[in-house]
Amino acid sequence: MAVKPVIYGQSDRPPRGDYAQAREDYTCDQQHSTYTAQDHSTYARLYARQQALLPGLACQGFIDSLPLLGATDTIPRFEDINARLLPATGWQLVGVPGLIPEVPFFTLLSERKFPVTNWIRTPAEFDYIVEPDLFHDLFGHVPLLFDASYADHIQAYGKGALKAHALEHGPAQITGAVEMLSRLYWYTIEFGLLREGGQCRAYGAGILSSSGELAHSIRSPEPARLPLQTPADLLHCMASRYKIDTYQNPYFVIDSFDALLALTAPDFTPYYRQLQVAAA
Ligand code: HBI
Ligand code: FE
Repeated sequence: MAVKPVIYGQSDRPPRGDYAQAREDYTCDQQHSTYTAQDHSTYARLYARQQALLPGLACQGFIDSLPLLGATDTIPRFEDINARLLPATGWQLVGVPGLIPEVPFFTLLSERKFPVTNWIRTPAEFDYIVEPDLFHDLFGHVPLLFDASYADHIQAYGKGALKAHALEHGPAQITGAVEMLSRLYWYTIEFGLLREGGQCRAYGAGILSSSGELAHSIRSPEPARLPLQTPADLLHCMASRYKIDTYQNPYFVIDSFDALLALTAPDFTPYYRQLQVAAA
């Protein structure tokens, strides 16, 4: 059964993926045999360039787990990664045709299934692509799914987001709850920094999969690097709009994945109400 494609933000062109092959839950097969020699070469070149940039910029957990992706000169098979990931943290990768709607996305996360786009960018997009592709999803997100605490955090986010969606669309009608949580996702899972041995290191997938933003996020004097430690910091983070097509400013810095998990464990309903009032 075919599902409808999804477009976030404004775009002149239709979404790339083949949504006709997706199941009701928006997952689809990786279809590894359909990758061309050029696709494999694009992956290998992106991997090599990005790996070389990691020392001193990426957090240690990411560097340690990256080899668990397996093949570096061809696109790995999701099933081969799953054979290692499932026993490690109970997560598994599932293929998706690209961006999927929020509820199916959050549902997969809440089930410890991480959606990975099954197509890779063209050589013309080697340096920059707005929407997530296989390289972003796999290289950026998957290594840290081998970290138990990070893995738990992503599932908790999925569950919390389903709850936010219900609060927004149910009788409580708390407007903007999903948007507030999306901002938290953006400033942590996508563009988060982690303090390690007194130094800032990247753990956000959008940074780790970007050749330019990796050094920028750590070394540039330009962006603010704000703490994300207290409930007040959390509120500030969820009140901060973000841009999807430039380097981030500010970045938010956590002390550990355990600290992030603890900070985000309480019921968010009072936070949503407070921010809703502030925005009104
Ligand atoms: N779908 N495939 C995919 N990948 C994402 O990162 C993603 C998505 N759908 C929704 C979504 N992200 C956003 O709502 C985030 O703010 C959570
Ligand atoms: Fe991402």
